[in-house]
Amino acid sequence: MPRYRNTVVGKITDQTRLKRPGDPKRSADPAVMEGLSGLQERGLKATTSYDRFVAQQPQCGFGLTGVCCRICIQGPCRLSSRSDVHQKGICGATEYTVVARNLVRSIAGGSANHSDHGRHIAVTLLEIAEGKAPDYKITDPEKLRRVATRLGIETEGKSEQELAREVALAALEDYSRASDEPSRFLTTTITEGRFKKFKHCNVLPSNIYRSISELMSQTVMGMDADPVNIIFGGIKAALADFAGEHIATDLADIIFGTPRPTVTESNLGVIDPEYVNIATHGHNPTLSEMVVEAARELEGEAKKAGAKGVKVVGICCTGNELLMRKGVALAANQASQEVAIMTGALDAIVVDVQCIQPSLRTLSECFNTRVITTSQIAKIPGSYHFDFQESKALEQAKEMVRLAIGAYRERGSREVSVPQHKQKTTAGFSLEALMSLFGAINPEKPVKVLTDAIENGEIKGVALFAGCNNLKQPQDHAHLTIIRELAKNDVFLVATGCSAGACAKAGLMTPAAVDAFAGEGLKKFIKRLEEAAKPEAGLPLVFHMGSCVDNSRVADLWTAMAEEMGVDVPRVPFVASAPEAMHEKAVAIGTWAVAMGIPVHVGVMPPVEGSGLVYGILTQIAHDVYGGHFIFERDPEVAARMLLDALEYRAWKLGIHRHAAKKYQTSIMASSW
Ligand code: MSK
Repeated sequence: MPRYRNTVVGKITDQTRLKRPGDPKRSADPAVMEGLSGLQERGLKATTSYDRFVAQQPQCGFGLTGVCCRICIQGPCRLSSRSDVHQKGICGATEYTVVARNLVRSIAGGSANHSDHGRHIAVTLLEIAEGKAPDYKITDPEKLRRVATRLGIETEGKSEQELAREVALAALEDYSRASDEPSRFLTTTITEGRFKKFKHCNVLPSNIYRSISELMSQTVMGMDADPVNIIFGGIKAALADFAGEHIATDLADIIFGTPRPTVTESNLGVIDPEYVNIATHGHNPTLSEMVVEAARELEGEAKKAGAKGVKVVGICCTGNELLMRKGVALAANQASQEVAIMTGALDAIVVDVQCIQPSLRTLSECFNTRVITTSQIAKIPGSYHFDFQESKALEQAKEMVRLAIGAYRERGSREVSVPQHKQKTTAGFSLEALMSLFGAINPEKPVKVLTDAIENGEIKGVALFAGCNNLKQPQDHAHLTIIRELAKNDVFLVATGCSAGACAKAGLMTPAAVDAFAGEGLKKFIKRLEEAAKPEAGLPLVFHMGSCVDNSRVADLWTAMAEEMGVDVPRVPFVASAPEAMHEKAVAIGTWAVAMGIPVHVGVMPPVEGSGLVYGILTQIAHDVYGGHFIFERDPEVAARMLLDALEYRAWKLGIHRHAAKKYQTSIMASSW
């Protein structure tokens, strides 16, 4: 049996790949369950994703296992995924070529999405510097200087405007470089060990866009047939995705402010029928920040229309961006975006880019919600569309708010049904905020507070929870189950994206959750931080680090830990999990996290089972080369055990190496794992 078949790590349990179609338990979120049943009780015929998921069953087995090739129009070619049948496509492509190509093309999609977002923010920063975006300003000049210094830009004697221009141009150069010099937003944010590894493996991206287009070229008919080479091309594009995410996070912090701890509320109960309610949905804060400002300025008009004011709430990652920086309440994560409209109390939903279901428009017909699209590349037929321009951002945002006020007037006494579920949420933990928290104990070396707690066994390590909802699982269930299990076992928890949304809605971002779910070691650690830093609202069980692009903040955390511990990232007791991964962006993030040296759990089976070779590369060989690997496991309880095993193994090995280094008076080996 080839070694990659001997899957001690990454072994899949025998559970079926799909939850039972029609399973009445569609969500772990009581607000969603109430919203869905309310629809039937009101006799409304509207359908939701939950219904359409059932209608799509059974899904095609070729597609589910990744062996359907639609790359040329002689196809589709459908290959057998049975290891004893060696079928080939019309061109002769084998199953491992087809599965690898399909997989990396989703990395290209995700990377294009994140990088486009980053480029948009870089252009906004350039426009601010050149005086072409008067409604925006530089809110965090200190971060501007820190980012400039990191990029090697001379800061001495330069104005904010000059520096902003140079930082924006450095970011845009990462999208346009003609030479092979590697991306600066990548190379200035990783360990030396990772830089050498990526250079050695020839996966250092230079120009973000070129990495994506090269990958598309590499995978067309008649190009690369070597699955390892194809996957390495995918890793290069995934690292380009990381650079794009880092640009998005850094530059958004400079423009809108670096998040600091804030207290707000989460779940559908934050929608208040007595207000004009506007949901902002998508990912890019350049629009939503203006909607918040416009809503504040138009309070008077809303009151004249009979409302108590204007309430902006968030959905998905635009929601996370506003929650982190402005304390705006979060109404829903990805799978419950439709349920927010079904409350009947949402007067407008303003969307920018990514994760926006086209179904919102049809559903809005039943509830008179204005669906407002704003991106030239994300339109929905029948919606209101604004060609959003930074040069007239506030003026356009005001027009959007006025549309919502108009819808509120029409709402009159029409019946609304808002599920009364909401939870207090303490969020806003950027890396800077976490470091200032740890700095209350050790101002010289803040991250040492975390690494010492791991090395002395108080906590087992750190786990990132990221990613989406995927209706192959009941919404939020896997996120919450694994998180509670890891908390009980003393793992320090950080979250981003819709996983953070799941935690916020379930009340896991509160001090009360520490008392309810943390093991003794974790509780002691968090209480020690609380006593030293004295945060007004206390500290939560799960630390919200932001939106999808803010996974770059989490990577900065494991890089800081590695540097403090004197090892490379694959030696750090740090794991990641995307229990309900759905989007191509999640595939890109998971891939760069593995390449950085992190064990990454995915709770739904991606379409890779059609090739034992590709499956082996992802779950075993990746570990040999990069130190990280994928763990595919659908059962949340088994997954929690596997993540704990990975943390315990790393902590144990680190202890052995520390002991040996002390005994023989050598430095700890930095790069082996
Ligand atoms: S919004 S990519 S469903 S996390 Fe970032 Fe949520 Fe996944 Fe979209």
